[in-house]
Amino acid sequence: MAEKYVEMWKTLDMNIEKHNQLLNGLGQYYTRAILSQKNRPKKMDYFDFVVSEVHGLRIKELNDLRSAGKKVVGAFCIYAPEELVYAADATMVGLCGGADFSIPDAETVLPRSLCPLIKSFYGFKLNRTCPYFQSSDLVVGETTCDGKKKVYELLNELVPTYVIEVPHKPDTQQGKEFWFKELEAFKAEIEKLTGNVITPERLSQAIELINNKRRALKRLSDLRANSPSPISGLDGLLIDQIGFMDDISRFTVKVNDLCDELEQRVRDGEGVAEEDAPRIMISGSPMAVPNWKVHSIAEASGATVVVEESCVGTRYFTDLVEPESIGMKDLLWAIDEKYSKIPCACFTPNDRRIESIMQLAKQFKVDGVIYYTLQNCHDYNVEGVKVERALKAQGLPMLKIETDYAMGDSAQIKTKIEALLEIIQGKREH
Ligand code: BJ8
Repeated sequence: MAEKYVEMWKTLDMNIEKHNQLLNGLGQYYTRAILSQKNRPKKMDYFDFVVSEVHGLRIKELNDLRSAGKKVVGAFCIYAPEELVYAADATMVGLCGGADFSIPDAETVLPRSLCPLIKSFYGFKLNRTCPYFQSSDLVVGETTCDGKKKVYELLNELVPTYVIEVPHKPDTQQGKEFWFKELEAFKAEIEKLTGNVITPERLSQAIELINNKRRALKRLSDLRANSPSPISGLDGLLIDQIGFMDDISRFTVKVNDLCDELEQRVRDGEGVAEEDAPRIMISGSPMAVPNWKVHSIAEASGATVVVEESCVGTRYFTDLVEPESIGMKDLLWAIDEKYSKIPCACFTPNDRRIESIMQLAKQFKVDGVIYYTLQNCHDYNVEGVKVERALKAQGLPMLKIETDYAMGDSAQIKTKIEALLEIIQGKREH
């Protein structure tokens, strides 16, 4: 891919040499972690193609849009209201933040004791190796965790960054009203950026566009509740990750095509793992591309990961935006309602998340939970205490893993996961 797109990357002011190193490493990791899986659905071909062109053709598409006068908005959090971005005829993309590669550069500025996701995204902008960052006209941040909101101040020195304030008690009336005002302010900001007025008609269409994407991802997720699951957890995660980068309409069609194939697999009783493979939920901090570490280790150890309770997973697609009318106020209130239901660990109290985990455990018939926390993420780390209590009350084992993006602890994680699988096996034998 490198040769073909070098000129484009130069126009985006990318660090070509460093970017080549990144691409080489990514290509090798993808082959090892993803392509080496057995019995993958045929329709995964499309998603493999997207990854092979994720810094090439997709970036060209974004830059063709920009040449046509449209804007690209980058984001890190599913709290960034994408419906408003699309309603203004702009495009939203997820920014790089899932790789160890950029962390040494970030640590020349930021403290080391910070969540790897935050260090990773800051490093990617600093070393100019993320073409999504380089193609963004605006970055949308949010006041979820302390680390992110402080780093957005520094990020704003490198790229225009607009920070949305997220209420931390979203279930209260004050929280909902506060969030409504933030949505109105964000709407005005996007209108200013694009020069387009967001009309109720445009917003309704954008809501339907994103709802359709969420429906397709939920359809895919629900298929994984079958026994055996027709697709690996690693491929399920990969598709959720790609959803933040690909063209929305095309992505929705391709996910539905894949679901058609998976439904046939279910009818044929065809799965990707042994029928009695322990069924695992992974719950916790989000996993951005190319964070495949825990899924790879779990599935190579004989488990099948059937669901991700994560923002790169169920939290993104569980609820839809469902307006009562197509008046602007009702549309914004419907967005307010949907986003207020995302159970991010930065909220307090956050019982909705515990309820969701228990419901998913039942729906996906899970045998155990891997509770995944990125290092120095206090919100997810502390919330793990309540999650563990709730799971224990239902007799479900939970393994807590706190890790970063480096591979140094892989052997240790493997040993812990094997111990979890033995506990599950022991319970079955009893
Ligand atoms: S809605 S989970 S995507 S904030 S960056 S909180 S891992 S210390 S990402 Fe998130 Fe939005 Fe919430 Fe979801 Fe922890 Fe790291 Fe902070 Fe993080």
